[in-house]
Amino acid sequence: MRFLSMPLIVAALLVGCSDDPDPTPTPDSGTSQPDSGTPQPDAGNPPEDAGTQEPDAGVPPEDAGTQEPDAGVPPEDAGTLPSGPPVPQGPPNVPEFPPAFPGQTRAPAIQSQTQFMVVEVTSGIRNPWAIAFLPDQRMLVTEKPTGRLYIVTQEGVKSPAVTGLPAVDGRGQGGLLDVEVGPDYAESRLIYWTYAEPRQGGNGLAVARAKLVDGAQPAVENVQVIFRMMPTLESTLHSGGRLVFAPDGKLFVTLGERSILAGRAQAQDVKSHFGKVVRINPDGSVPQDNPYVNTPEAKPEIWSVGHRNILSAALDGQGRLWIVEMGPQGGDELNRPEAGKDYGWPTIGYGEEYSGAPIHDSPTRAGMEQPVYYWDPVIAPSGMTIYSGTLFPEWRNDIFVGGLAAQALVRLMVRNDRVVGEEHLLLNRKERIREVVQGPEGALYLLTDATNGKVLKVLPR
Ligand SMILES: [Ca+2]
Repeated sequence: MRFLSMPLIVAALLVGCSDDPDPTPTPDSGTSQPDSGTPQPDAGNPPEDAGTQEPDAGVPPEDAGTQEPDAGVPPEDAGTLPSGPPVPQGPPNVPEFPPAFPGQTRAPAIQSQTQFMVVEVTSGIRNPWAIAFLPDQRMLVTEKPTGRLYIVTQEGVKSPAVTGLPAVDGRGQGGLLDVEVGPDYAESRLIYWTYAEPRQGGNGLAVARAKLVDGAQPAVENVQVIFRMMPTLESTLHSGGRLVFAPDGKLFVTLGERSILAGRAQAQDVKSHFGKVVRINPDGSVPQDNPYVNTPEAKPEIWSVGHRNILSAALDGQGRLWIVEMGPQGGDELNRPEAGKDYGWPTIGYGEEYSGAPIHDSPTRAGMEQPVYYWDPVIAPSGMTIYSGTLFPEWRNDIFVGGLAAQALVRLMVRNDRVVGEEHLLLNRKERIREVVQGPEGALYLLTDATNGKVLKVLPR
């Protein structure tokens, strides 16, 4: 059943979308129903399932050494990489697809030794989506469905909504999404944000920047739209929308493929922005070293292709971009997008439709990149940071990802660009984690995805 011809794949895609023009196929619906249909990560998982995806068989000899610790591993870790069963979770949705290399999924479960506490900074923000820090440690916080932007102090005092932002299409997964403080903010006062822009004939993700005018009634001035995802399409799903400034000042923008078939089919098409990571200058112009600037008809902003919906993105200690893609059922992916490479969606992947229908005839293909790691069942990832602070020495260089369906802060230990351990933190809170950001002092700041959304701070105890 898994090995379909291409016409059958297209037929399956059509069937999957024909009955509902506006499906919500991922657990990342904009509605906040923390308890409905969300898999309990530790429920119903018989112990005998714990090792079912241990990828011992058929490992190519050239992969045999991939989990050796590199030179940067602290001495206490050398030779003692995690081993044992993975994080408790349900059985895989697509057991027919084995991982391409050892450790590509279900890495050994790890447990933080550091004691920490969670402080509630504030609440009452409706489905907040992103945090960015001003130089004085106040936070810009976006409110997704309403399009409002707030400034929140460390004491939890929320400003009136910042005035002057353009209207958003707040339906579904649209609205006001990410926000970043410009690298030159001290001089320019420029902030950058992403939003679902209402347009003639539909909507599309846009990136705007403006000067922030601080004060009792904050405002933005001189709003400039510096990027518009094209084409315009009527969909309330899969906009992507994370912003990451690279160390060289270039701006990465992560984009989704709109979920509906008309959009999904464009994820590997360089004439469309759908399902891409793009890279622009802060004024929206195109860097001339982008990979498709000389390809006829290609969108010159494109950095990498073949993505589904990217709601998690962050830089590592070397300044390299990492992302986590919201996958189909059983197919969330960690990738490290490089210029001009194809990450496979919708041709290859490890998941299936939420209806259970197959999507791919294989999880691998020559010329398409394998994910560094994948989750089956999914965590529904949103928000990401790679820890570089001093408050949690144990967590340095670990990847943190918010889990919506997982209702967890997901921690990945990485060695040699491979995941060697996984931990799900904050499970007792049973909250959908939308955003994770490292604060200036090295604490982790989180947003919960709920009608009464919270700003949380994770500190050593
Ligand atoms: Ca992929």
